Amino acid sequence: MKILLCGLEDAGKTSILLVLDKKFSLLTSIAPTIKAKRTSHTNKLLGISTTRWDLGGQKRYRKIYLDNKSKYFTEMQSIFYVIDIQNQDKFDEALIYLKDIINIVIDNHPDNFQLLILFHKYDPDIKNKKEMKDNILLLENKIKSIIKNLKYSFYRTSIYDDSSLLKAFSDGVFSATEKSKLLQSLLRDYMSKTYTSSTLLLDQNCFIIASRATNEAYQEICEAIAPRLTNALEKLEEWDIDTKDIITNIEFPQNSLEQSRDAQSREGIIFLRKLEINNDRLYLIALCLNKKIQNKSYEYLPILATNLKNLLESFE
Ligand SMILES: Nc1nc2c(ncn2[C@@H]2O[C@H](COP(=O)(O)OP(=O)(O)OP(=O)(O)O)[C@@H](O)[C@H]2O)c(=O)[nH]1
Ligand SMILES: [Mg+2]
Repeated sequence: MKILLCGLEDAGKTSILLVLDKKFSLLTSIAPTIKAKRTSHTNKLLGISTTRWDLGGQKRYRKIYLDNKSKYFTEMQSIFYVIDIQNQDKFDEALIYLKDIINIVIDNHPDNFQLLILFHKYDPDIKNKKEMKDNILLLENKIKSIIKNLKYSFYRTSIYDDSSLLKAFSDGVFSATEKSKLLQSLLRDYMSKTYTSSTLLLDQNCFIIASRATNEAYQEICEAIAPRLTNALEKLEEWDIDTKDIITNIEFPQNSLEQSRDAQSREGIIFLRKLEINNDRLYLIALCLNKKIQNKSYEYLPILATNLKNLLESFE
């Protein structure tokens, strides 16, 4: 599976890949990418190997890609287009390059092709600034007018928020695969038996390999906290403490979510459970809007684990 990372120079493409690969120590010595740099990434659990083309964004290189479209812009499953949201001076140039890419891709792309637009450097300490929000709104509107009928989605990402990158990468690489869809059907089955409102399945590196939710907000909540919960569990393991689960009691503010209007469903739990299947680790994260359901969610875990095991074995 081929995926492309495009965007102007200094947008943060190479940094994103380093964070996804957990090569944090290399972040400080990062240099501009010369032409295209290919690296591969294998998701052992799904048995999917991805070749990532990191297309250095300097002007002279951009011209090479656009002039050799049959080499660069063919057979890619998705394009991650990275825009530095902190660099307003470059927005126009970024939009021109995006438009050039759209014009190439529109005529020739695989069926499931996705364009993922990353408003990047949306760092935690500045993300609530009005200026940031205004910039994003402006860009979203401009992009919508040039996107034609490509399947696209917007993301707000930062290397200082790994969950934002894991989410975008999981969506762009795994979620459209047949294997992920099969896993999703197991989650759907689990949810209907246990009345959970959102479930995510993560691999050991916190990539989301399947997810289902009754409401988008519940899914976003689970996605945002997933790496923190697994991180807490892994920290405990450093002391040889075998942690089975992490459970948190939650209470939604009144009327904050559509489905939590009635007082009864305002309280709930979110839990993380680790599952060991064929020496591979997986994490299940679930949000239940009724504390009493917790037992039921746990009761069905062994059944889910067996189903997952059978399905994962069938992938091999
Ligand atoms: N504040 C902030 N800085 C970032 C973020 N991501 C990357 N950077 C910084 O942006 C600069 C450029 O990052 P690169 O990853 O080299 O950018 P690139 O898009 O690969 O650039 P080219 O290879 O020239 O196309 C570096 O100084 C990074 O530390 C982020 O999320 N927030
Ligand atoms: Mg680079």
